[in-house]
Amino acid sequence: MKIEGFDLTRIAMPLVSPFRTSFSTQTSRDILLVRVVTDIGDGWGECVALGDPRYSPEYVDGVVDVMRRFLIPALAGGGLTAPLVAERLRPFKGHQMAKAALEMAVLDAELRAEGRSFGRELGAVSERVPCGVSVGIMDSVPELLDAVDAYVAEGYLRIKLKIQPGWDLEPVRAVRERFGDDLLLQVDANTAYTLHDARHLAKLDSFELLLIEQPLGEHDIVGHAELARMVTTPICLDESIESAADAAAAIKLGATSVVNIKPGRVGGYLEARRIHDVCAANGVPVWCGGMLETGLGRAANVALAALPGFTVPGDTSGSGRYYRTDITEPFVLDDGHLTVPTGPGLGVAPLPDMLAEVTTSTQWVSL
Ligand code: NPG
Repeated sequence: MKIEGFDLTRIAMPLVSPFRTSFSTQTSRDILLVRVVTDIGDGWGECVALGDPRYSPEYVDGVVDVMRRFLIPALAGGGLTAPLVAERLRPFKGHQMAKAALEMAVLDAELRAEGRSFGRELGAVSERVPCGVSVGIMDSVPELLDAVDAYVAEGYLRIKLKIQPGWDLEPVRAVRERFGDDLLLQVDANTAYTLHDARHLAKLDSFELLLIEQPLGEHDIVGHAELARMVTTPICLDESIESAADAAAAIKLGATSVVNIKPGRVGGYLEARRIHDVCAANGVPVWCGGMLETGLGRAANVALAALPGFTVPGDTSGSGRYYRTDITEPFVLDDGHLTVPTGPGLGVAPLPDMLAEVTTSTQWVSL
């Protein structure tokens, strides 16, 4: 294919309720969408970067800049295919989220033109995927219990609690006591602890958690390996894993025994599939993370989560968990599951009226 250009659209999506993590509180999501226009048709990509560089070094204004200056110009010329996108962008270090959004758009255009779905292309083996939900830090334990209660009533099959120093043992204990030992429960620290907290974190062991996600800093692979020897709760890496090579190294070092795969964090869905393959070859379960995506990113995530190695429910929640109105047809939970789209490409597209309502700016970058 040959690319004519990219439409970069910024949207502002208010959240149904504030989402607090150990690194920030989100009340609205500032999202960059990219639409690629090619000689074989259009495709959509969604960039998961946040408005500020608190989760990772990327942030939306920076993504727009690097795309315009370096990444988009590198995609000029004929004969482009989705797998070639990563190759052409490799000379530019980092910027996985920017690269992932461009590759997603090109892959969508390619698959739409060929009449194939993301699920089929990635290797999905199920028609629907079991869903978990990520529950933010709250002001009080009763407030948290009410929130978890509502999610369990909605049918979510696994609960993930955001934790940080001062909000860990007590909320976990309260949720276990209220909902019992059968509830699939895990926690996510988003790098909020250090190895000095190992003895404290070991106190989580008695709660039979599925895993503790990214307790230590993103570069502290050795620390995670050490921690894994000091606690019985399985360690799961998120921020630390930016490629299949990172996953292979972390597994070899004993730093992770479960992996959260977020396509945006690792440079795209094709690298995400490679991580799935590396983990499967090592007997390491994976699950699909989330970055408060709109229906576009959600569609692709649900397709990815249908691969055989995704053996634990992920953060693929229904659209309504975050947004009162999505920009696509909403993903609605059915008996704790979401259905993998089967239409060409992502199988969904923005509804023009909805998109117009939340758009804050657009710019055309031609090639
Ligand atoms: O369900 O989309 C979702 C959100 C899941 O907790 C979630 N995401 O650290 O994994 C995370 C967290 C996150 C959200 C990180 C937004 C960065 C941005």
